[in-house]
Amino acid sequence: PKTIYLKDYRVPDYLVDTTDLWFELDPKATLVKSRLKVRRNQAAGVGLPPLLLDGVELELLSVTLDGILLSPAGYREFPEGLSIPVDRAEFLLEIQNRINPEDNTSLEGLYLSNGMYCTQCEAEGFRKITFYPDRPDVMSKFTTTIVAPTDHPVLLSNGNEIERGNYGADRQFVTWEDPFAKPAYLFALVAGDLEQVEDSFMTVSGRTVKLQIFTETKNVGKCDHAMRSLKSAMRWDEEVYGREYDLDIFMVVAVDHFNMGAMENKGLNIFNSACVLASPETATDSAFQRIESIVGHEYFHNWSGNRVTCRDWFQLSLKEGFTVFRDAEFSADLNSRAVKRIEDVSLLRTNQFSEDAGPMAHSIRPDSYMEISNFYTLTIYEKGAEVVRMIHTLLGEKGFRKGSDLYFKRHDGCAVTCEDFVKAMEDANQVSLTQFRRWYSQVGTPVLDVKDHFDETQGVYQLTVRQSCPLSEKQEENLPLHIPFRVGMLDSTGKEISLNEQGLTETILHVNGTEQIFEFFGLKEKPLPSLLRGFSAPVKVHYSYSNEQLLFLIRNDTDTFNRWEASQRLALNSLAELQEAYRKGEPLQLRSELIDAYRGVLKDRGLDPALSAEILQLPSEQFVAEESVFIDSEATVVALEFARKAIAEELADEFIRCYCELNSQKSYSPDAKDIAERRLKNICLSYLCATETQEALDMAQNQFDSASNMTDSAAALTALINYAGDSQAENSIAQFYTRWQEDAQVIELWLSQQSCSPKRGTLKNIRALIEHPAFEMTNPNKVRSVIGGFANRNFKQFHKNDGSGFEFVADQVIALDKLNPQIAARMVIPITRWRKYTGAHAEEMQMALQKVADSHVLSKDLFEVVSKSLG
Ligand code: BAL
Ligand code: ZN
Repeated sequence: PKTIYLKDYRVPDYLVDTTDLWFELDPKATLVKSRLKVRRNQAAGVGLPPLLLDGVELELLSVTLDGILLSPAGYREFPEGLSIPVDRAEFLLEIQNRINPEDNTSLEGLYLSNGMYCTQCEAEGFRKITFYPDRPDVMSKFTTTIVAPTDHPVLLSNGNEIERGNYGADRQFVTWEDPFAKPAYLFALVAGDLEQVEDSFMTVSGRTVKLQIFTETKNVGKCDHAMRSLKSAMRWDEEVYGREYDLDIFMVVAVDHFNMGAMENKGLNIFNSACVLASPETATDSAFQRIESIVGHEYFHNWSGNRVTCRDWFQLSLKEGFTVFRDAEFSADLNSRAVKRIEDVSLLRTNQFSEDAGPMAHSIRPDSYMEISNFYTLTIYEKGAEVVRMIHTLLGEKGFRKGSDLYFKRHDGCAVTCEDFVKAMEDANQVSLTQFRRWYSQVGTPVLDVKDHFDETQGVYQLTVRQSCPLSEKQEENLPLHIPFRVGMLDSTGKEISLNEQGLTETILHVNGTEQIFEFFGLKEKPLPSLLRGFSAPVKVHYSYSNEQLLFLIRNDTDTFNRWEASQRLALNSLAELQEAYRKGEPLQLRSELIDAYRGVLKDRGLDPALSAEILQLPSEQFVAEESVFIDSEATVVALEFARKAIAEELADEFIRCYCELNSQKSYSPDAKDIAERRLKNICLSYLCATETQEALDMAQNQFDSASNMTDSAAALTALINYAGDSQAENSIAQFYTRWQEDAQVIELWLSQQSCSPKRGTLKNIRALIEHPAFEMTNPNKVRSVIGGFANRNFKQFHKNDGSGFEFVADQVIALDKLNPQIAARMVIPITRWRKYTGAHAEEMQMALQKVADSHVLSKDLFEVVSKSLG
């Protein structure tokens, strides 16, 4: 496969003013007719080069230019497109082709999901529908007619419906017109036998927008939360960004087979069912929150992505980073801000930092790719959002809004670059972000080494900050970044210290050199610094806190994020000691500070239960691994299991008391307070079960038998799966399946609970899950639940020293690549991290990867990941 470079970007040779599409749907032979008004792009230069159209796996039927049917000699078809010599600057091009939606298991282009036709065109799926300049800087006004048999009564596309009627005896048609020019990646089509839930929204200027969620009949009762979330998002975008919705209708469709979480097609968002359908009986609190944030995310794309789109795919973070930042703020405003931040940072540090340290490392605006689908990454999305957040921090709320207003005004209807975004922020605020721009092009996780010194006689406290960034193999140098470093300080009584004459207790230090000294005057004693408050930049901070200091911060820091951060650091220190003792064959003993910290949290009735729940959770194996220079998987597992059990046994009384206090019978509500209380309660249950006492397992069984919502039911089941004896665990697993087997979302959860379990998720059981009737290799959610759950979240079984876990995943990836290359390329990632392991373990991983490489002619997606990882 060819590598595509940002430096090779050229404006398109031809533009398409209007695109009229005609679909005659058929599972095996859908007819697609397109009529394109094409025009030479004057900005591209002089002359009339051939018109190049992208097209993949299409059966070409005819090409007509200005009404003249071209003979095959009048164009050239090649494996991924069509080249048509032209002799005029403007013309009407008509193409007919056939496609096979039923056999399309890649889930890109037009495909079938449970008999429903649907599309996924981002990034380059439109070329699997018809021949077209499939690039985001070609924006066109689309009209779409769908002809389908009457057993597919709902026929949807982008924009507004303008006509419908019968088509022959047993078919009907609907025509849609989208008044906004858009790139092909935002095109969508849906046809099926669907029900709808309808509501409306009055926009700030008084227009009524019809809101519709389409789903299979059995799921109609699971749409309320998504609808509520949509209306909240529409209001929030008006209030916070001044963005009003622009069409008269906004549609959402739930689809079971979907590669992504959801897709922001203009006026017709298509959602993975798991990211839209929820009811208290069937969805956990996390699912409720995920739905709210994804519904918000897709809605926000209408401005940050659709009205203003990307010039090319190297600019993907322009829309994704910005939109993730927008959805994170939306969720923070609606729920607990501190918990949202903790969750996001946790994800970033565990998974994006390891992406930065792995073979696919890239900047948020990459320079090259082979397959763009591989770049829908945590770096583009989450680190991209952190970069936007830093701009927000630097400019402040008002300055950022001025910048975003200018960005939308200046670029509405255009396909632009990350540079355009930064420029708008600069121009609106008359500031320079010249150095800041390096965040867009530099790869890797920056490190801040912080040292301090207190001059008692002068009362001067100095913080020396050194920044560095490990280089990846491809990089030659990393220049210093502009890092907003938010800090505060505590005195020995735990009070905040004023950092200036105005009494400000927090400041942002502008770290922009390799080494800088920041001084604070008039201090009576050496303060305890609270560094990188709120995680003000996506960096690692090294400062040697003692365990006593960390305990002090957990108890006293006013920055909620840093209280949690101190608990994580304390836990990591304790786990490192346990690992060391295990390696030396010494007896294991958990540090008293960690127990003391947790005891304090459990006893502090005034503490927000949401924060208590976060602090009480030990870092995951994956995060412990990410924090290690070289990973010792066995010691990691042993240390965590030992710590969990020791905490559970030491604090059993406190956990029981807290559990009983929170185990109320009130009716379910997904509001932040109730979610926090359920979370804390279920963490207590999980610790209690780690003691494996009958009393604790009875509590879990009771909760499992009587739960009125999925959060409690699933938490109890997880506890039983992980800690009960075989027969009790098996009974619960079977009972749960019998009850929920008809509900796809619950069964996905059920599959992942087993595959992620260190106890039950053994390779033997995972193989059995893959043979289970509930599993489908062609359904990405099921694949993510079982194979993804095992490889990404079942550290103990996946990393078994005999290498069997790696080989198993390699075999699944090989099979998947023939069905769905995008998903195959995702599933292989855990074995590509072999360089962080040592000795035989690393070799086993490398061998599994080599097995994939040698298995067949890999898809472009998988080839890119595997070759970069082995290279
Ligand atoms: N644009 C792909 C799905 C999403 O990020 O919203
Ligand atoms: Zn997005």
